[in-house]
This record gives sequence, structure tokens and C-alpha cells, in this order.
Amino acid sequence: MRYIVFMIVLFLFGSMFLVVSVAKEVKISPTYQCLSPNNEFHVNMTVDTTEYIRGLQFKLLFNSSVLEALSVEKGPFFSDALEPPGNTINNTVGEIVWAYGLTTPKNGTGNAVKITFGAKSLGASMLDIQGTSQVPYILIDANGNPMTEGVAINDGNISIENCFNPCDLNNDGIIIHDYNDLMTAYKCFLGIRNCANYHQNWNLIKQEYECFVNKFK
Ligand SMILES: [Ca+2]
Repeated sequence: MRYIVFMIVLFLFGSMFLVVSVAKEVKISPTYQCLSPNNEFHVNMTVDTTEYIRGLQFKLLFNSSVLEALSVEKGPFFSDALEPPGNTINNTVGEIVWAYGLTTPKNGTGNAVKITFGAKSLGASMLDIQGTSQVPYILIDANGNPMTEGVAINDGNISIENCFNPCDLNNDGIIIHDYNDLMTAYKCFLGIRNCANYHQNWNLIKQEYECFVNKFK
């Protein structure tokens, strides 16, 4: 019996290690933003890797009739990264092709790239992260080779419209059980944030609570 328990524990630890050891992810955060036209906003490309990486190379596709890419900058996770020549923003086709190389390989989690967009007109755009012909899986390993094992890639979505939803104060598309909306309502109530009609308006706090528990009509 003890032996079986020991084997089960060993198996569980083993599978945990397996899950941890292969974790490699590149994602756009936040995953969803709703904005009004003529706004500038930014998204982060977040890297999460237990394996050491020496850089990344990606193509990001967007809807060029809705968005205009204004700049691509290093995020804090890539603060010591170098930029090879050949990085381009193409606002005609809606494509960013970019690469960064790290002087010292690193692992961990953080914002590697910050991309600023301008919202041109009403509509929607996916922020579709892809590999390039040189680096199909986006990340480059510590030896400078493209990682060919699966890297989880999570794209972003942008919606340009008249976004105000009384149940979605932080405009992230999450309406029910969003603690951040509750906190926003509370900050508006206290006057820490400047929000139309919210200051000391107890009815709006109650309304946000009804949104939170999905009882707002
Ligand atoms: Ca929300």
C-alpha cells in the first residue's frame, strides 16, 4: 500500500514537473480592449518561459482599416535586448515584423514588447501573432536556435466602437464577476477616480453590485 501511495506521489510530482518544464507562452495582454475612435492605446506581448531564451521574432497581423501601428518598444522583460536591422511596421497591409535579441539568455515571465496603436475607425481587429519564416515558433533558445517545440500563442482582440457599458467600467469585456469593475465603481464613489455621476452616488454602487452578480436589468 505504501509503495502504491509513493508511486502515485512520484507520478503526480513527475507530471507537475512535466507541465512546468514545457511551459512556453507568448500572448497579447490584455486579450481584449474596447476603445473609442481616435484613441491611442497599447498592448503588451508577454512572454512566459521556464526555458532560457535568447530572443524572439514575430509577425503581428492587424486590421489596417481599423488600427494604425505607431510604435514598437522594448518592455521591461526585454530591457537589455538589442534590435537587429530590418524591423518594420507596414500600416498598408497591417503587419509588424520585429525581432529582439538578448545579450544574456533569460527565463521567466514579463512584458517583452510594448506596441502602441492608434484607433482609426469603427470596427474590430484581431492582433494575430505569428512566427516568421526564420522563426516559426517565435522564441529563440539560449543557443540561438528557433524553438521548434510548441509555444502556446494567444492572440488579442480589439474592438473600436462606442464601448461604454454601465456594467463594464474598465472596458475589458468582462461584465459578470469582474472584481476590477467593482473596484473601479468604488474608486469612482470615493472620488479617487474621476467618473461622471459616480461620486458618492450609492445607487451606482448598487448597480455595479447587481452587474457583478448578473442581476442588472
Ligand atoms: Ca469589466
